[in-house]
Amino acid sequence: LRFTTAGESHGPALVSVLEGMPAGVPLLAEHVDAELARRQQGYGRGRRMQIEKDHVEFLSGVRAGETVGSPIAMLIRNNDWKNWQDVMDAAPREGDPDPRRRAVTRVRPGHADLTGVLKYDRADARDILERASARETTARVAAAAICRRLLAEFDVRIGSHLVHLGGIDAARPDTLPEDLNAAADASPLRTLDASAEARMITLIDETKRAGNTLGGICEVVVDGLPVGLGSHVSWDRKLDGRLGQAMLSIPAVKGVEIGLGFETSRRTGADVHDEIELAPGRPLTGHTRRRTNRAGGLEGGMTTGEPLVVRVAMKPISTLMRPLETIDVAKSEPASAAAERSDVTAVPAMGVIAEAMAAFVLAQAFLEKFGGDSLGEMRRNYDGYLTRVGER
Ligand code: EPS
Repeated sequence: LRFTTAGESHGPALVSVLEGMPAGVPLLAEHVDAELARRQQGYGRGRRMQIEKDHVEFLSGVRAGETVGSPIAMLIRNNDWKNWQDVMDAAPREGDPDPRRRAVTRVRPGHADLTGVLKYDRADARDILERASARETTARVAAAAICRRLLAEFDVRIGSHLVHLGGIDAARPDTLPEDLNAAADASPLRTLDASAEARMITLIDETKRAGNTLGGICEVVVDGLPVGLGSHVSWDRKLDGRLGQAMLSIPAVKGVEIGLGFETSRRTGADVHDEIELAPGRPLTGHTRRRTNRAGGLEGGMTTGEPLVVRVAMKPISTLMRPLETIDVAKSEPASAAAERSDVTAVPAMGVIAEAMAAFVLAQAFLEKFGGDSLGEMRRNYDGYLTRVGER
């Protein structure tokens, strides 16, 4: 299973191609649109999210509400394109005295702007920032919505919630709600702690007035995974490593923790490892379970059958309305960084994107373990495996 995306933030559209999905997975555009809408939510977003209402058009790979096994190509149009056609036109603008309108030369600290123009030999950082923009994550969420549909056939549920924003922790309930996303999506910040949420909203308002931005942490939780996805045998098959790569590829993500994460290094072994006990009749793990889940559902690069828990940290957005000092690459002189409009924070959306990256990695691992060309073939492999595990 693999996917690729294309598209600039203010170009005509985003494109996503997902290849390797088995035939027979029930799939409607509404399934994808629901995830795209979740990604657009969150207090602290800027005006761009009022312009866009993301909607997928299937170009291939889906027929009569089912995948057919061929590559699934998807198109998501940018509504903002109509305001940027002259800037983003693919054709050269003959006779135009300003062929590259709205060139960005005051490169933003923390963004890809400066390194990108040096590396790609560009005079206009727009050639870099259009693709470095987190708008691209729309196309990831589209591909992953299909991965989620596949995983849902095996009762795998993926959710997330915001646990930290700009210095404010949200309390994490000992028992998470049965439907984590229903609870989190009801909150404008996707957090389960109403009192922390009120303080976070005040902080976002203050930060906006100051022309500044905020980062934070989301926790992704996946229930219903069978024991044994991933593998201990080779570095590149270890699921923790694959999840880490996927999460760190999200724009502005700077840290990933699995289970107790960094906290494990401060404790002794007795307070880190999860004791094992017999628990007859658990379909996903046979007759075993862990007394605790400090490992976050992964041991030796494989799922244990306990919930997968991954925390993902995002830095503050690098476009500041009160700009930082930088240089103008056209004039080679000091300048204030470019700023047109920006989100104050996009941490709630990042949680949805982290769910998406988890969905892709887990669907890939599912297909490696139970692979087949059709959902029926996969299900036979899955049922056969669970039967054997259940006998142990
Ligand atoms: C982004 C800047 C803003 C965000 C955008 C990511 O867009 P604009 O430059 O059009 O104001 O709204 O996020 C999205 C468009 C999105 O779909 O998430 C950036 O520079 O990364």
